[in-house]
Amino acid sequence: RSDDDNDTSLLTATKPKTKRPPLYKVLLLNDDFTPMEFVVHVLERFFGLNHAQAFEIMLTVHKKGLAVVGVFSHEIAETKVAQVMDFARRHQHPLQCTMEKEE
Ligand code: NFA
Repeated sequence: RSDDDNDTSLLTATKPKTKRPPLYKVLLLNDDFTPMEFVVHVLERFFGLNHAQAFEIMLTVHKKGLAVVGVFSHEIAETKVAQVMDFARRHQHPLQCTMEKEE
């Protein structure tokens, strides 16, 4: 019968699932060599932060070892990480940027 799907003990009801795509935190990591002004510039340029916000996050990374600089879709997060890593490499700074799935 076509209406058997949900009316016997053999099959269980399914919860209607509206699933959102996962979000990803983009993290900036501290190091001993990258100049503070370079990090501030990166945060302004690639994350659209104003100077005060960029300076604050840079100091958090410097003091705590890392900080979340933004939360994005997988594709946008990958692009941000690639942009930061490429820019740092081109300027010969060891600055590291990574992403991790948000819980
Ligand atoms: N720790 C670096 C310094 O003292 C500054 C820095 C901040 C580097 C944030 C990387 C990330 N020059």
